[in-house]
Amino acid sequence: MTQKSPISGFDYVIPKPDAETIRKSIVYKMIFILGVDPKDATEHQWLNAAMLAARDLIAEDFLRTRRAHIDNSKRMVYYLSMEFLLGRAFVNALINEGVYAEFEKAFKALGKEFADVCEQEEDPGLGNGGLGRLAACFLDSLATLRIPAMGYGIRYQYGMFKQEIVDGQQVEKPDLWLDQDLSWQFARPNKQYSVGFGGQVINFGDRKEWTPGEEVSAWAYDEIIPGYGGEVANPLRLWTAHAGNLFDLADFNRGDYSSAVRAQNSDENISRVLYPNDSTDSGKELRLKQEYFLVSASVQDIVARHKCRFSDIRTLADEVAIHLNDTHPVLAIPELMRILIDEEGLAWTEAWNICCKVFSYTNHTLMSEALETWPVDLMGRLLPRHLDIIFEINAYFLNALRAIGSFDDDFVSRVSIIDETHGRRVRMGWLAVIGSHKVNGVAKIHSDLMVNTIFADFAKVFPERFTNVTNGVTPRRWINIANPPLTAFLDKHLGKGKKNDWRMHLDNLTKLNELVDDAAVQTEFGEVKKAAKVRLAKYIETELGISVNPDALFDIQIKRIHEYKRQALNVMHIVDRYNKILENPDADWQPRVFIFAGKAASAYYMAKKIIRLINDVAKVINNDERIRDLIKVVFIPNYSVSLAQIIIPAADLHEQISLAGTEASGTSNMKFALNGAVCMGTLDGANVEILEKVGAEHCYIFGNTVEQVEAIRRKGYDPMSYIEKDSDLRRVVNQISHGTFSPEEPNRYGDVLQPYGDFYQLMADFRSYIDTQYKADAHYRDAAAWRKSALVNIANMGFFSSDRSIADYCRDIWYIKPLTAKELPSSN
Ligand code: 26V
Repeated sequence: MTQKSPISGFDYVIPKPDAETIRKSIVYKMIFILGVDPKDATEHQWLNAAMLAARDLIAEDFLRTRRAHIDNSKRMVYYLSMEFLLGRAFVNALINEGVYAEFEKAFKALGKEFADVCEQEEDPGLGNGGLGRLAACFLDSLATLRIPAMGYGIRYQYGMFKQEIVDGQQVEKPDLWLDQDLSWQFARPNKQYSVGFGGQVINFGDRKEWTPGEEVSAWAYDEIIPGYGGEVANPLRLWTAHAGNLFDLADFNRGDYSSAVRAQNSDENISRVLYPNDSTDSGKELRLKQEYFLVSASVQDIVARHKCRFSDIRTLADEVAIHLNDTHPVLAIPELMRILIDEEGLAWTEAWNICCKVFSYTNHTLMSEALETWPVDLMGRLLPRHLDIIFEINAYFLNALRAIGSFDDDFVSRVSIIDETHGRRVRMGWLAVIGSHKVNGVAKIHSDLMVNTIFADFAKVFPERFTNVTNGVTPRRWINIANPPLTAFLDKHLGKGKKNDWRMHLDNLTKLNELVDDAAVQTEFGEVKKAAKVRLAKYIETELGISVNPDALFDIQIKRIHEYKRQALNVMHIVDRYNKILENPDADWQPRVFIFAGKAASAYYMAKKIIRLINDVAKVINNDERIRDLIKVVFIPNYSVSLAQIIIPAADLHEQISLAGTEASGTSNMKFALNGAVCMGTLDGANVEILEKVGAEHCYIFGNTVEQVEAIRRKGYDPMSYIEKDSDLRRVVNQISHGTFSPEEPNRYGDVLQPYGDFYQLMADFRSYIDTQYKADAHYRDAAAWRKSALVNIANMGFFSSDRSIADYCRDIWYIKPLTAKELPSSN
């Protein structure tokens, strides 16, 4: 462990990171900060004390990083996102700071089980799924690569709901994560901004002034994001809503305490709860308020920071990049325009030129129901000045197009920010494209589809604006934390020196390609995989009372439950296999454990039904003695980042079976491959690039391509034609639809497979899926060949590090340079 020198020239006690000092520091925190007698302390209090001790070590990096940004006038990127699915912070911080072993020793000396203490940490679930987890991987990479960066989000009081399964069905319970852990964040009571809603816009000649009818106060909390290597730590600034006037004094003086409190509660509702990504939630007023709340507080803060450092607002675009994670924070564009024009007195053109240079936008989905639009009426009522500005942006844009002369009226109305065809609505995606200098998709195929479908018109107007940055995942969390045996294996075979540490240079995994045929290495990897499978089997046994055989093939699908992700197709394969085993019990069947996890949005009827179907099928098959454990089906409740860390390392096969053209990228596919699992997937999202890297022998691809899916749709898709010609398929559809798995209610799943609609073409891909599954079985039976494939997957995943994604963003979109060693002088 290296000792660091002091920051900012002040003299203070520098925390030493050796086990003995850490032990004393933990006890000190317990007594003097938490006020708890260590003799009586609960495991949770030990965690809090340890987190405070760890924070001491990182706080210096955090301040030193900020000082280096200021002293070196670094251009900064601000990442705005409604979601950050961080996962647990404690172990991550210890690993990134390089003090994990010392903390472990310190706890040993305290006579405490370190793992139990770590398990106490709540998972902050401030995100829904892929988009939020990507934001978290990006923060880790930004800090690791020493990029001058800061995240902005909302500190929801209730994050993603906790999922319980009762009688096979999902039940949502509130997630009270904030009630327990506060020790990881710095409250910033001096960072408060007022966020307005409603009211009027008054014209003063050329100038306009917005007087909001209601003001809510945004308070900042900084979560520290430590980079790997213990040098840089960046802030994630999370806002909470507080009543503008803590009490309405008029009500209070009238003795009406309860209406004063009620007003306070309604203001504070803004940061109360994370919205589940369900299309039924779109158009909700509170969601729009949340989006503006995030954007307004963040843009005010960005402008204030800029003015404090550079004094001239006109240089904003030289010093600042603001990234919009999907359309959710797109109101940042009119908000910055409002501040520049109404508050800073800039002319329209000057303000617009700054905006277009500052903003960039990532699209994360092509699904039409997920593309945000807001009713003009609602926007006008809540944000009258912003609506004015949006109209004006639109007018300038459409006039410029008309002036070019080559776009007809139909084209112009298609690219108008205001959709006049579904009631009047503001198209947030259009605003994002018009106000950003770069727009990217998240995998090659997705970026291509983006410019050929939803943004095809814009690609004609701004061809240079569209680009691709394929997603990535952080190897620190997804190998080092999630899979200690694989970590040891990689360190042994690849070395751990600073230059070739795979944690920082994931491309170095490619050296494993030289070892994939080595029988001893294969056997060793077999043990690594077995350890992860035993760990998961234990979890399943303890939590669900189901015993699974760690020598069976673990076939895993974990992700949000959605029709397009086709968990139902996976179930159809299970049912077909069940039928075939019963028909031919003496064949040489490969035992399989089918594992599912994932949440359904609470109002998504069909997704909830699919969860119930999985559990009903599990009940029948797991209890059918004739199956002799050749199939086990397990639905693990309450999927979360921490659960993913246990499940992913244990996979042999991972299911990435979305209908081609629907999954923008997927990121669990990368995490699985990185942990030595083989993909069973369609040519969709990042599967396409995974296939490119690992080769067709080591990746099972099935089903129709995007082009085929489109051709089928054009012709008029007829699911019945597939059902008629395939008796296995017919049998599966009949069984599910007519009650084989729900005898007490035969009709329960009458509507799940929709043999007359089948929008996601399950019937069309069924045969190819089943046949490919049996190829995977045969491959798995040859243990050496399978282990080789697993190793080839690991060896070729270097590209999918989020460090590479962030380097792409910095080079092509943000134009940001990292802090150099010279600029960060006092770390040694
Ligand atoms: C939509 C909505 C609409 C209603 C309110 C809440 C809400 C929250 C999120 C969303 C859109 C979710 C989009 C998303 O998560 N996309 C995923 O992004 C991943 C990272 O790029 C990518 O790997 C997945 O394929 C993609 O589905």
